[in-house]
Amino acid sequence: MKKALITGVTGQDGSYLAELLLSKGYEVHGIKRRASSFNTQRVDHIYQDPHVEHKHFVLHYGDLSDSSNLTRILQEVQPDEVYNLGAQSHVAVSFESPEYTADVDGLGTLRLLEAIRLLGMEKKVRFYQASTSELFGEVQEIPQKETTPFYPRSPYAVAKMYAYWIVVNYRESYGMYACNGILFNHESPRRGETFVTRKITRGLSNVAQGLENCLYMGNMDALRDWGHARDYVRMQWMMLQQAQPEDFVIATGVQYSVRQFIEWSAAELGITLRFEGQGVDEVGIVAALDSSLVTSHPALSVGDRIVAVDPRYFRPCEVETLLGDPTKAKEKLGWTPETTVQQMCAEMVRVDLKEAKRHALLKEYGYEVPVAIE
Ligand code: NDP
Ligand code: GDR
Repeated sequence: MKKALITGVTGQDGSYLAELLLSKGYEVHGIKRRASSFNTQRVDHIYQDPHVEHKHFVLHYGDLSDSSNLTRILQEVQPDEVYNLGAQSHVAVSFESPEYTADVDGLGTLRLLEAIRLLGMEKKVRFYQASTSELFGEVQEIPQKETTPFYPRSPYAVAKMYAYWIVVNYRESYGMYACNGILFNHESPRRGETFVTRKITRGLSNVAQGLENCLYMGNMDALRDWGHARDYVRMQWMMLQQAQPEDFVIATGVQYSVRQFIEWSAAELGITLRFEGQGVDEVGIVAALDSSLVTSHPALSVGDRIVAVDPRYFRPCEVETLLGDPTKAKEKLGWTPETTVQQMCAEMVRVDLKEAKRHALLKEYGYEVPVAIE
């Protein structure tokens, strides 16, 4: 039985990857951070009671800022494959916590690689690094592929650039099987609530149920190449099954704007939106309501303003456009994404609407449950 160790197992990708590896018969170990309350919601459905013998899914406390625990866990687990998905992964937050982001996303990767080397496991372990399309930042070529020069535009991207090159360096210096997956944006109903797609599907579902009045957005002109996280973790595993370690771009090859994602999400809720105004004055107005679709709209009328811009969400440096070229992944690994961005958007709205309806029902019966909004 193969053993895998996943950092960031409690995150979006970590949870899908853990499911995938368990379905392939792996023994899966994950590193979770110590928090003052439970933080394992995304993996609770695969959690196994620690008192049961012969568990296939085991969680260990640890942190990428602490070499001592990384070394201890690696020594204890003796994994065949290590997936480094742990990170402070929010680009906007990285401007507020640049040093922490550099420490965890940049040096954290070095700590893990160095622990593998010092334990003499560098010829045995296969290492996957969660690299990112943010490395391309101010794009130098359209679409972006493995050979496109990097131009990072945030402390997050700069930290990830260090991680990218240290992985290449350990591969070249010590003959480690280590690869970078340069993944473009990927989303799902498990996406963190403050990333743009989930903020939209959750926010508009709340608006449709009368739990929020308006969705406040940053730069709606930003263009992204969005895929489904389930498809992308499949590729993370595939990259470690090759004869030789290589880096791959993972993307769909299609790009849309944030505004388009808002329109699709609204349409899934039976709301036709009309955008008016420019820049910070741009608003999204309800142009029509179709109650035969997913839900009725007790809280909405035609003419309501339900989307507006709040400059608070603008970034000091923006990545305006990203579009990936996944040709290498398709040709060498036979990988193609199975879910389109529109299907993914529909799935996300379905899940968020269900939750919003639950909150609305509780409210109707006098149980007010606060809805967290960023
Ligand atoms: P998430 O933000 O959902 O998950 C990040 C994970 O890292 C969480 O489990 C988090 O723990 C953990 N983590 C945060 N800080 C630390 C730390 N100091 N030590 C150990 N673990 C830590 O990200 P995704 O699942 O979306 O992404 C996975 C990886 O892929 C990240 O490295 C991200 O930067 C990268 N990436 C993501 C893309 C995307 O579009 N999703 C695209 C390209 C790259 P906790 O749950 O406690 O917060
Ligand atoms: P990104 O994802 O920065 O690409 O990083 P995010 O969803 O945060 O932003 C995408 C684009 O949408 C614009 N935007 C907003 N973003 C957020 N979060 N909130 C808003 O209100 C908002 N309004 C507009 C942003 O400015 C941006 O242009 C993600 C993360 O998962 C990284 O870890 C990963 O490396 C990259 O994707 C690939």
